[in-house]
Amino acid sequence: MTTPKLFTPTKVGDIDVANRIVMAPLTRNRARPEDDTPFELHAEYYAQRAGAGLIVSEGTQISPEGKGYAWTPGIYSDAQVAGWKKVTDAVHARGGKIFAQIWHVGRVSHNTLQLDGQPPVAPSAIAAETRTFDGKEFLPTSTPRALELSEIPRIIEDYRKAAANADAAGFDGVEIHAANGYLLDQFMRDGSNKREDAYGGSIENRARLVTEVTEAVVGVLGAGRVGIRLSPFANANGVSDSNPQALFEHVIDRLNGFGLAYLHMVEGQTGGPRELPEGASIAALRKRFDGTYIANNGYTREMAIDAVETGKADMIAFGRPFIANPDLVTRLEKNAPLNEPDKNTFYGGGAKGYTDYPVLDEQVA
Ligand code: 8OZ
Repeated sequence: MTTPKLFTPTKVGDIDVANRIVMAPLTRNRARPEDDTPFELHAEYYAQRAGAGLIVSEGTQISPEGKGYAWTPGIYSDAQVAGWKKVTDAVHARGGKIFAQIWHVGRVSHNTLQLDGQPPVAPSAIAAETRTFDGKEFLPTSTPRALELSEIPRIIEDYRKAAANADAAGFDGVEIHAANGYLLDQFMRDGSNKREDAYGGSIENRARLVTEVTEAVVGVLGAGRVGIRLSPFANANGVSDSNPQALFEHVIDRLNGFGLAYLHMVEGQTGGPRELPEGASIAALRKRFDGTYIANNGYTREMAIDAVETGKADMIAFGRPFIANPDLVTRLEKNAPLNEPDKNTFYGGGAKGYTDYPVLDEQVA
């Protein structure tokens, strides 16, 4: 029997990877509370998962303003860069590859998580219909203030610095988080973007920020070290659009101009059903993108093998299975049983439910 393509090496952008399995970005809320810095515990967690062809880090905020939840790590301070260096060194020591997912939450935040209790920022002053966690309780997200046109260059500069910091921290590349109802997704969609300037209105204008951010990040790292994540048909964190198919066709056309390492797509509702709205086509978007396509959302072993074998996807990203199975690639290769993740330890806490899931050998022994 020949090895399924899923388990064979390939190249994604400039990066050689050992297989076509990606560890999806997973928010775990375990950064040091005083300065949002990752540390040895994170190095151990990611190193345990270095069997993935490519790891995409949890979302890491590009600025204090880009933070939306308690205990998520940042990538704007020297201490955070030093913390991430421990992570990338540990992953590389195990032969793995790791991209930093760079993140600005936009309106998905709360005043108490912002500097001086300021409101979060967004394309328009419309609250997200969602909740966040401030370290004590779940709260409805705050009503944001609309970014001034004059502030947009500063936001782009924060992304650029985050990319430079990711490079300094030893990451193999970055993934721009443009999915799941966060800042870049808020700008793209007409439910959250009611601006009347060059960043709102037409699809072209709504796609402007993500395009300019991509340009800035590519300017730092080169396109072969930059990927992007989109969730075109998800309503995560309360986003909506009147015509997501047309919107994301345009976004993909713009992205094609850069020659990015990959497009990482959440197919369907993030962490939920894979069903698409009437008239929506993931296949059409995938076909439109000229480059490596990473598919995500609820893939089983069989679906993943089939998608890569038939060319529906180049690589498959697994999220929750990686929480509970540090050696997920080995388990999938052997068709071995998987550990079930414990939801109670997804967000916050320490080693429990983070670095203490057993690998297959330990379980057999
Ligand atoms: C779960 C909890 C908090 C944040 C995303 C960064 O959905 C997240 C996230 C997921 O992309």
